[in-house]
Amino acid sequence: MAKRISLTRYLVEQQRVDGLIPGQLRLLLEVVARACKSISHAVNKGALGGVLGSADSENVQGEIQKKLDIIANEVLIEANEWGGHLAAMASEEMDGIYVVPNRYPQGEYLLLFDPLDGSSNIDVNVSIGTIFSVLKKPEGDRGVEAGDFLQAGHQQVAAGYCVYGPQTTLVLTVGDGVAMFTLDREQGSFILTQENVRIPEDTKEFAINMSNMRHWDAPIKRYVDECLQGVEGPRGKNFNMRWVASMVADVHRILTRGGIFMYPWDKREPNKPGKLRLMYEANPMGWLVEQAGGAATNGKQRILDIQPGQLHERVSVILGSKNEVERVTSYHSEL
Ligand code: AHM
Ligand code: MG
Repeated sequence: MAKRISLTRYLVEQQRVDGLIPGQLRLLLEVVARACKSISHAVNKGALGGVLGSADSENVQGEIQKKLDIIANEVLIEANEWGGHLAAMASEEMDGIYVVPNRYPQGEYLLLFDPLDGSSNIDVNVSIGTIFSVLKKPEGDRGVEAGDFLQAGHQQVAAGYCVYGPQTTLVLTVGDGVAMFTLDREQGSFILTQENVRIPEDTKEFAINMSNMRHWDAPIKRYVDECLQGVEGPRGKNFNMRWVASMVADVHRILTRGGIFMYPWDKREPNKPGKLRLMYEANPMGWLVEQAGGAATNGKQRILDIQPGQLHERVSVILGSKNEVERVTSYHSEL
């Protein structure tokens, strides 16, 4: 029988062999995985668990919260606050940071998450997920503060997501490639199902919300228009299009078979750099994609090099197969 490697064993071996995962970080990743398992159960129950529908509240971004957004946020906080591995957490669903209460020991890491990405898909039974990013708390004896989170994406020490789809899959990087773990529901554990994930450099598949076309900037219009022209156009090949409207699911497809994902700045809200959030959506996804040989930019610069100015900062996102991302980025510099 093929050897089954659990997430726990994978992390222990990474810790032992490469020294990439210090003890506290290993605990943190195990706790996040446990929380994802619990969220997965809640998602699976759906209407039977009374978890569908809106919660009659808004988050800091002015978006209506779904019951599951709030449940997932609480699950992640409750799972992570007592273990002694974290100093503080930040979430799409909380205005400010959540400092680990005094009654628990404080650890050296900072955890950021989008507890339930793809909220518009919750009630229609389409894949959704949890995205997370881990940073180190800056050195020093003073207490943790919101400014400590404002680190560029290349300073992440771990990042990943868990997609709740036909299977529940946890995808992880600690800076040594990308590994995927599938939840074995009978055993209750995540089992390694793919290592050294690689994104093909070329692709014939793009993902963008086409209904926003009239609001896009010229470089995005040009790129998509060239794809749509197919074999008769300058690209000389036909393109396929997919848009799940859950970044986790779209990125998971790209990590699995390649493609390019774009959520660019557009004229609907010209003062915002984009829809997606830098620190707990674009940074972790950008790092995963880079670790799998892909690229991630905002059209002008590498996502991971952007210095955040605010916790809930938004960003334009172009990520996936390297040659396509470079093409879109080059169209921006030709302006
Ligand atoms: P959310 O975090 O509130 O769920 O929003 C983020 C989601 C992404 O998962 C997805 O790529 C995008 O919003 C879809 O947006 P749209 O509905 O505009 O196509
Ligand atoms: Mg999201």
